[in-house]
Amino acid sequence: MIDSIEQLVKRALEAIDQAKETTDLNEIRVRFLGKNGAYTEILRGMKDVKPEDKPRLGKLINEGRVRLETVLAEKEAAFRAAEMARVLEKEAIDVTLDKSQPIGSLHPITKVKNEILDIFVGLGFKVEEGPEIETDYFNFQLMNIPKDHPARDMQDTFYVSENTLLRTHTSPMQAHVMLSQKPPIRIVVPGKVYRADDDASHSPIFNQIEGLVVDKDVSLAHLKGTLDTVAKALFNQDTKTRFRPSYFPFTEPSVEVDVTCSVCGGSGCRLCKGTGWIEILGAGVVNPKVLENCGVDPNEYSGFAFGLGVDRIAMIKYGVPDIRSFYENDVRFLKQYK
Ligand code: FA5
Repeated sequence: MIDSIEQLVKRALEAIDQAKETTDLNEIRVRFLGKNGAYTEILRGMKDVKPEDKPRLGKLINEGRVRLETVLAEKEAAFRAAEMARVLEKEAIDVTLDKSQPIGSLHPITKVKNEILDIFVGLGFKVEEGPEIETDYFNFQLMNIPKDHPARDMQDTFYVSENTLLRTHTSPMQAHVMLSQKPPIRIVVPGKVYRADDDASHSPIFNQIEGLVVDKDVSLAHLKGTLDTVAKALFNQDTKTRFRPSYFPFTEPSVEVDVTCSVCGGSGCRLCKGTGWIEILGAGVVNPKVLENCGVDPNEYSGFAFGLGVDRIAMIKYGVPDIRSFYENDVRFLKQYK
């Protein structure tokens, strides 16, 4: 019996040695160690062994089994490692290859938009987004611009149907947010807006960032401090802001905000049309009527809001004299802002 155990272990080790892949090892495992395998057969023969020989033979059988299982596991691990090495080599990526493929980059407007949002997020504002197709109710009426109000002429509108339109500004998002969130509110809303406008500084599609803060005791001074801080962070620390009285039905008082021209530093050039200042946004203290329309108690809360033209800021930052260059998708133009 001792001989047949040793023979069996020897045969199994030879088979393992000659195995070429994992399936061969599986087959060997079944053939020798499986339920009807040769090794199991030997175990069954133990019942005929004399009791005094049993401990010695049992030990021998056990050692043989452990040895076979160890060698099988080692060989299996070796096959797995070889397979992994083969896959890694086959799928290796040569990062130096394909230099001829053009590499894309963010559009200059997207870059400027992200930069502005980063500054506001740093000041504790939350970013919200909303629909580009709006109802007349949200775009105008909740913003205190009823039908036939002359202020509608300020924003030439693309209508989809009688009561549906392409939003002319991001301000309707003020209403969406106030109707769904309780103060304190501190949000910025980037997005595309549409107007029937078309010249060097007016595009029919352009980008705005709306800002809204609603809390107790919010005043024009908070608006001024916030926008001054943002302008300095966006352009440079020498940038000055100028607040001019203006009119928007949804703010009272209303202002338009100019920054010193970053090209000439305020001395006057082609971009700022010799004035030294460039208008970047409209703003004001939220009209109590708008707060009321949107379910916020104007006796308890006040707020400020602003709507900033991202394209105009991109024009100033990059010294681009015609807004339409951003929308012509001329790669030679876009490449400059990689
Ligand atoms: C508005 O759109 C107001 N909703 C802004 C606002 C929000 C005021 C909240 C008060 C409170 P206005 O029409 O001025 O305002 O547009 C705001 C900015 O968008 C302008 O300062 C300008 O930078 C930019 N802008 C306006 N029209 C165009 C256009 N056609 N092309 C490119 N930029 C434009």
